[in-house]
Amino acid sequence: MTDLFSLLDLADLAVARAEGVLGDDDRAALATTVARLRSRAGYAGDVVVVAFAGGTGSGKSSLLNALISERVAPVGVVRPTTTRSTAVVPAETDTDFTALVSALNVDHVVRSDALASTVLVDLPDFDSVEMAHRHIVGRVLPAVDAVLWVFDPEKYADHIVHDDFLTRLTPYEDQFIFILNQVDRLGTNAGSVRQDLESKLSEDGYSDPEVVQCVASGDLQLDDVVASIADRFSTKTTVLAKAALDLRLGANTAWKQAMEHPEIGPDSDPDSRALALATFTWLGIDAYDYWYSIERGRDAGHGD
Ligand SMILES: Nc1nc2c(ncn2[C@@H]2O[C@H](COP(=O)(O)OP(=O)(O)O)[C@@H](O)[C@H]2O)c(=O)[nH]1
Ligand SMILES: [Mg+2]
Repeated sequence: MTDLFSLLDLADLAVARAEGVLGDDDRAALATTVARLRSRAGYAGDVVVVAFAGGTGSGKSSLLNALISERVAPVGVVRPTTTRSTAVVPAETDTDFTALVSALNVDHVVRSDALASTVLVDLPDFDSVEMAHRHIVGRVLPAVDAVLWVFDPEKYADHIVHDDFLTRLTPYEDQFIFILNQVDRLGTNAGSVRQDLESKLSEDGYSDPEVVQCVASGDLQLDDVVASIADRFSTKTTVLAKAALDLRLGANTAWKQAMEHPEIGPDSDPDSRALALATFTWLGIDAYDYWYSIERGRDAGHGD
């Protein structure tokens, strides 16, 4: 089994060998992914970064506040706040969160002891303008390790969250927890709405989606959410699995891009092209192998 730093060295080699084989933008995208992961690897064992995602009014900010028993994120804002986000970081830590905060465009950082080893990020709402979508998909989601997708009883089938985000993110399913919030408003119908949301997520392409029910305001019901976070998002496993997945998908994408554009580069020669393709393949296989060994450890209960 390899480790993340060997994989990152191999990924650097793939970026170097991509010169003249991938287009400039495609090569820069791969290089950006590798640089981001190298920076993330520097504090891989310290914290897991978990974002709250979902439509306006689903209860993301309420849930964040309830989880840390403090009102740090604004609740009940009528209009979407586009790119404003709040992050809660552990109070007792020497970890430098500067790179993370700048990657996420976080403008409000709060320190709290409520959740050890976890950074919580309250994202902008997902049903806002297209620019914000691109920002979330392109910059924010890649920079976090795991996501709590928060749904409410009215808008849980809303096409934006499902079509623009979830259907495109199925490879990351182990990094996600799905939450049906505001079940206090559903009474005895909570179970059937939860099942309906699970069916919707299956249609999106998730293999065995489990939805956790929750009440994030008033008479709180958070135990299942807290247990799910503890159970599913153990620090190192989640961080390393996400990094391995990013590298595997990055390698696959580079390989496809090279195959689709065989003409790139005025002096591209067949040998360097073959070498680049072999390196993308090698990276993809090693990253898969590494990811698989992490997931096997996770299934066997050897999280951290
Ligand atoms: N009844 C009920 N209302 C909730 C619950 N969670 C949040 N709310 C309310 O829903 C509204 C939107 O919540 P907010 O946290 O601002 O949602 P956000 O836009 O996703 O951040 C607020 O008025 C909250 O008080 C819940 O579990 N039950
Ligand atoms: Mg909010």
